[in-house]
Amino acid sequence: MRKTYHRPAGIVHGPDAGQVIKEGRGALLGGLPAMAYTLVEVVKREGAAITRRFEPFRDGLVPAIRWPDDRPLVMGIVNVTPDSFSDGGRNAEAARGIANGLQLAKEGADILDVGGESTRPGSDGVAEDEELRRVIPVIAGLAQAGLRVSVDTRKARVMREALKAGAQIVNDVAALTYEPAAMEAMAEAECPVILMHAQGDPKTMQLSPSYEDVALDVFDWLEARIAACEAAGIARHRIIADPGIGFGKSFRHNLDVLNRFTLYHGLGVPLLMGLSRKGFIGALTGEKVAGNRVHGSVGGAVWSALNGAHILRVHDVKGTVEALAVALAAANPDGSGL
Ligand code: 8Y4
Repeated sequence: MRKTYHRPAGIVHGPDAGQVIKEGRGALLGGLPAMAYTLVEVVKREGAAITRRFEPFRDGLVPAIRWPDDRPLVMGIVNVTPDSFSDGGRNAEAARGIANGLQLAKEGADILDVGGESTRPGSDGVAEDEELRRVIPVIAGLAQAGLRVSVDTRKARVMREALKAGAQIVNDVAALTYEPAAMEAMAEAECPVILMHAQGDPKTMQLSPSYEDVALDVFDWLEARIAACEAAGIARHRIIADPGIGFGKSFRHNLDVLNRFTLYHGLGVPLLMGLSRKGFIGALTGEKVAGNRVHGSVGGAVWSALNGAHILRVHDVKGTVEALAVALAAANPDGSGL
């Protein structure tokens, strides 16, 4: 089977973006203000044979999408997993999660991603009841404070209960494949859902990840998941896609996905990038302690933003927000939309 992909390239920012669009030489990238692409890499794949060439931008090659915000949103990570250093019980655990979320909101997080199941490489799942006991009080507390909350879960019942408790977005690292009920739960809901790519499950995914072409294979997989969701009754405008850095990907796979990130604009939905503190950041910087990978992570977030990511999932909200303030102001000095 022969398939053609169009990867936006030749990105220009700010006043340049307005100018190239006016001249008919470019189009808005991902509906973000003041970012335009002027080239497309046309990638043709037939079996194992792949050819690539650049062409000037043409209308209609890459779907246009609407993004209501004038910048990428920052999603702050709120982990509600047991802390081996403190054992003050359930209430203390919830209070810690809520305090953590409030602090991230103060630092400028637009969304708080609350998760109670570790999906790090090699980790075991957590029982549904335990996951609910962890996340629901934290979601309720943050939602009651007027904050926008996403729930990081693969399970249908956790999705439903989280939405009842005030969550407004579902973030699923299994892209609604963990159980059929997850797809049904989201078809009945009306909120946005983040579909993340993974190869294999968290327990075994890093053992021997393998792709023909990682960037294209991830594209095909996300495209198929978006189609499956639409067929199940989840409107396209509710879907956000994420290539899933670190989920069944080698160091080189992660770099290739980042390098070709603009390919995913071809999916026609907003894009999320999550690379905060992950192993490949440590591999690039030499920092072995995940909690000390802030500067490398911020660098990756800025790269993602300048390539049109719509949402950045990060631990270090303050650093990310400050770095974006500088990078986005340099890209677009008068802050104008187009
Ligand atoms: C150190 C720090 C080592 C963090 C590993 C990790 C994503 C996600 C995760 C992502 C979306 C993680 C829940 C893995 N990553 N959701 N969740 N996208 N949408 N690992 O990339 O942070 S958990």
